[in-house]
Amino acid sequence: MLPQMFVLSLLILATSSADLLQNADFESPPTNLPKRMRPPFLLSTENNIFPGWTFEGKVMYVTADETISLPSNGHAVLLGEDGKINQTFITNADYMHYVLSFTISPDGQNCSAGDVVVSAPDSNGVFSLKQHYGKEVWQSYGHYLGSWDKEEPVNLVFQSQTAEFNSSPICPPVIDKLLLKSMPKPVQDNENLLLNGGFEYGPEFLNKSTEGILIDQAPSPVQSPLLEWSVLGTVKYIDSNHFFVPQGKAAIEIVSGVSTGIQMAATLVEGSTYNLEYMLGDANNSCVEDFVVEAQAGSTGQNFTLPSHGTGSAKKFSMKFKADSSVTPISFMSYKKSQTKDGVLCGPVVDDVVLRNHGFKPYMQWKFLVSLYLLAILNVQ
Ligand SMILES: *[C@@H]1O[C@H](CO)[C@@H](O)[C@H](O)[C@H]1NC(C)=O
Ligand SMILES: *[C@@H]1O[C@H](CO)[C@@H](O)[C@H](O)[C@H]1NC(C)=O
Ligand SMILES: *[C@@H]1O[C@H](CO)[C@@H](O)[C@H](O)[C@H]1NC(C)=O
Ligand SMILES: *[C@@H]1O[C@H](CO)[C@@H](O)[C@H](O)[C@H]1NC(C)=O
Ligand SMILES: *[C@@H]1O[C@H](CO)[C@@H](O)[C@H](O)[C@H]1NC(C)=O
Ligand SMILES: [Ca+2]
Repeated sequence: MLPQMFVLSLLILATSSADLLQNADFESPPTNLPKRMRPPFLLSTENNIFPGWTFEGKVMYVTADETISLPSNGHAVLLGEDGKINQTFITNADYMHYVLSFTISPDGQNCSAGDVVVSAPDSNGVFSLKQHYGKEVWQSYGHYLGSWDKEEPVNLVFQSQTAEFNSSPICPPVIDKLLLKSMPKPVQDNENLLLNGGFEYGPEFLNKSTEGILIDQAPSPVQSPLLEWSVLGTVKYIDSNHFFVPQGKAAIEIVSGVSTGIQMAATLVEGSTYNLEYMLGDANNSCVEDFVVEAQAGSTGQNFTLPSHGTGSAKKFSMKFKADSSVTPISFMSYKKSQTKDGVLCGPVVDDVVLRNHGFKPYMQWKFLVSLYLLAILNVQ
């Protein structure tokens, strides 16, 4: 039981850092807003102070209405021509990974939002509003900001990339609902050689949103909002409050279709045989399809099929392989585009990826670890 308690106590460290950011939902209005005028309000550096934020260029304070739809019908910030806002937060713990969730909406009904650049001292991401990835007009994204020690100032900047909004298909982006999460490096438990195989370390979910969080292409597993995994194409990070999730509180839905998935690099013993196990399922989001997921470990690959009725189900699959090298890439890919009847992109759910030495017996390993622990205690005394 000891290792389990250890893992649990470390998991508790993976806390949301919502209060690191001030006015992260933009509900504290700028000062000196005109009393009897309806929003949107154009902010000016001479007249307005925006709690928590510095702004530059064309920035407007907006309210959800017929043209702007927001996750919780409150207020948000529109980034017009050269519009930019920034805030500096101070990191609060040693060596933590910081991952941001935020939403983008278009300022209008029949247009798509212009690009938003999100930057921090060591990272930079460009986001455009993706259509058909959810039922809402807005969309939430997850973004890796960086890893820092305690008490470092981090300047977080949101910037509109479009210099002019004269053509109607592209309208200014509106951003809202920033959620900052700090996480330690995932811990290895003795039953799984992979870190974050259950996908519990990822961007924060919006409380009430049924939309999940989109994760765009993240080529490097060390700069990914899904800790330890790189992302190819676009995947959706889904929560157990709003989707069917095979294990724990979160899983990955491979949504973008052609050559999309996740990959990680496992450090293995060359020539040894391993067993890769995972759950394949559907998110209970009306995605009716014969899902095919290709699991690949080094040069060993296999396609697994799961017929989905879209009502929430999962099945465990496994694959045996021999490590061809000490660093073995392990991936789960989907090559097919699937859609619900309403035209929302959807796909197979992958969760609970477990890698073990072939022939490994968890019980024996436990006993071994406990006796090691006891030995250590005896040695200390
Ligand atoms: C915004 O960034 C500028 C530097 O570009 C900095 O001087 C300013 O303090 C930042 N504002 C906040 C609120 O962190
Ligand atoms: C958006 O498009 C719909 C149909 O395509 C149209 O009925 C509506 O008037 C348009 N709205 C605006 C604000 O242009
Ligand atoms: C989630 O919702 C509850 C109740 O509506 C609220 O008290 C809490 O602050 C919310 N948490 C976040 C992170 O938004
Ligand atoms: C799995 O299926 C895809 C698409 O049909 C194919 O390209 C790929 O080679 C298959 N992978 C394996 C390991 O058979
Ligand atoms: C799927 O969602 C429906 C509600 O939309 C719920 O009643 C049902 O229990 C869910 N199924 C699973 C397997 O979670
Ligand atoms: Ca999980």
